[in-house]
Amino acid sequence: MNTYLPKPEDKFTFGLWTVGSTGRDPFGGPVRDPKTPAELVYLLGEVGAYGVNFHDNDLIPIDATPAEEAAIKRDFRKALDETGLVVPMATTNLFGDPVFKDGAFTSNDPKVRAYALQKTMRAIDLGVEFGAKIYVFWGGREGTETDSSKSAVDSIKRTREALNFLCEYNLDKGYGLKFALEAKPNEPRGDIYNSTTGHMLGFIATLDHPEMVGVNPEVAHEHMAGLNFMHGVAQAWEAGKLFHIDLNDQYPGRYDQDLRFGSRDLKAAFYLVKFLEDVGYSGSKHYDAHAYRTEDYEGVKDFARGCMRTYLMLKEKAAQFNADPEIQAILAEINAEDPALAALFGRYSPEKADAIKALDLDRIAIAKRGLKYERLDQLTIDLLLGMRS
Ligand code: GCO
Ligand code: MN
Ligand code: MN
Repeated sequence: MNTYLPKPEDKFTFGLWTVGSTGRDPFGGPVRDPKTPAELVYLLGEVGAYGVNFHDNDLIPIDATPAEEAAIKRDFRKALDETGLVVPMATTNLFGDPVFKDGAFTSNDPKVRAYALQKTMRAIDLGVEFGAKIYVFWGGREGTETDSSKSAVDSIKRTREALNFLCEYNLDKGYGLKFALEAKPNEPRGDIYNSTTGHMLGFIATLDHPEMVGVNPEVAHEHMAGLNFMHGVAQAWEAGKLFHIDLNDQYPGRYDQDLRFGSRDLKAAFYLVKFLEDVGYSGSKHYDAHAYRTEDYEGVKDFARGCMRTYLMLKEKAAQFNADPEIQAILAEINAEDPALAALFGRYSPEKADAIKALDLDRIAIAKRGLKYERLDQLTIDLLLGMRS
């Protein structure tokens, strides 16, 4: 019997900031006592996660002394060794400190831009020290409340300049990191530049080392914008740019909720899992979410286990979908090719153009055909609700 328990090959990861969230929100203080990075590693080991990711300051507080830093690193390393957890990804906190109140790489103040580069290079060194292979960039403060304040074009140029610089740093040091850019439309800024995965993909093509840079799409961020997350992920995948993924859930049109994966839009989560499994995505599946503010640390474990369990149950549903004779028969029918037309598609030639222009295509007859998508969708619902075994 499938127990839906995580295995290392599932590559389920959590950020220190996710299970470590103390439940602070804009209206209230913490509801859980903070845990140290090492304690969080043991918690993640207990629930069966594969890896743990961090921002520089999740691990080392921004004002830590060298002695404190050394002690934290020692305890963290010991916890990793004892649990077998790995650190596949690291990132920089370029949003928490007041210095970043008007952005980091896009700040109008050159001192802030220099500090952002300095902090990122140090954070890259820290991530590499713990084995990170993917380095995420999320520009939470790279935006505006008033567009009187900054040039949107200069902001793009400044972001490009910073990333080009850091790609060279990565090369210079021989780190071999892959950079993954994470888009979000708003929150904490009123509006954030490069607001969707699609914007990011367009931007990456303008960099000096586009091959080094991909994306880290997040469910909640595209749902906040009312978009179909799986479509964005598919575009990134098809472009060879799906380097990492942030899984959670989110109701559109609300504050940034970071809900347990699959807890809001089960159907969207199903299509996402099915996509990732069908194409054979082999990167980390990172849960960038946190437990409800109602929970104690037992509830945090319930949250973390739930994220992974839902993924594994949906993975099984995806396999069932692919093996279901009735579903597959409809798919075969609606995807049937016409051998006579196949020769006319693809690369342009003047002969093909003439042949296509001369085709006798009866648009009224073609449009009369029903496509059975209602039946197909209901079969999908039946399958998800466990009515097709
Ligand atoms: C958010 C973001 C962040 C980033 C993290 C790693 O909405 O706050 O999703 O959690 O993923 O900073 O880059
Ligand atoms: Mn987020
Ligand atoms: Mn995220």
